[in-house]
Amino acid sequence: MNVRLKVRREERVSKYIRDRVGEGRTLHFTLIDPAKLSDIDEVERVAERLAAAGTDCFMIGGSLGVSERDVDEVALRLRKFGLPVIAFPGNISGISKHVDAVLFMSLLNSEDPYYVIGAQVAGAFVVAKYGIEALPTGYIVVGYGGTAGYIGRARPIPYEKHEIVAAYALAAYMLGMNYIYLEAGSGAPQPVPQESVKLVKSVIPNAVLLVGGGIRDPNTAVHLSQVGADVIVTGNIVEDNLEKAIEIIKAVRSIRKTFL
Ligand code: 1GP
Repeated sequence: MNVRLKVRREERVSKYIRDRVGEGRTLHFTLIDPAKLSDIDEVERVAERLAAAGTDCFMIGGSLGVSERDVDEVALRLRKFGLPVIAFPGNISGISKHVDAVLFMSLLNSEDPYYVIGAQVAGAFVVAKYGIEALPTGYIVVGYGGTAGYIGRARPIPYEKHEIVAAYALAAYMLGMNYIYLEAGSGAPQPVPQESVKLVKSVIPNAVLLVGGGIRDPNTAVHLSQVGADVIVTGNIVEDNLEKAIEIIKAVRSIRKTFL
């Protein structure tokens, strides 16, 4: 194989995230799913408002119908806002040379080895060839799971089984994954329970803990942050109710955690 490898693991984007978390801030990531966009020009108008409100990063991805060209197109539009653009791939087609980093994820509770390690093997050289920073991420699907859970053949962890969520997160961290993403599924009727977030944070306080799926209002985002979420991810709400998305961002931005 003739590839010039530039393996980048946890560099600039990681520093950007960790510096902010270290200041006691909770970050907000806006997820854009190219397959859900009706008009690419609309992305820029919406992104401008979200960036002005204070979202910290843009993530691009989805579980169904996302090609590399789609991610390229959206990434190129989002780059002008000066925020990190991160790929959130549902498959190897979700990688783009125009993103700053990729959540290099293993869907840990998938029953299909492809989503645990197969897609990562298939895509690793591509990420290295493009010189994209890889953020090693344990992706854990809880409860509803949505399209990500269905396509990824996850065996979602029941909402009330917080200790199973924590065991997955701890195992991932012990395997070297410094980012843990608790996913209820896009459009989930309820987000990941606060108890799960709290327990995960208590066992792996140094991991960056992302929480997403079904977060639709500022209170939910603030409560999840208060129990340990370092990053709140919202996707659907941007399309469903942009003003509400902006309220969530402002609420998340106003949080300062104190460390005793
Ligand atoms: C999905 O966690 C994200 O991967 C965001 O979910 O679309 O429900 O905000 P929502």
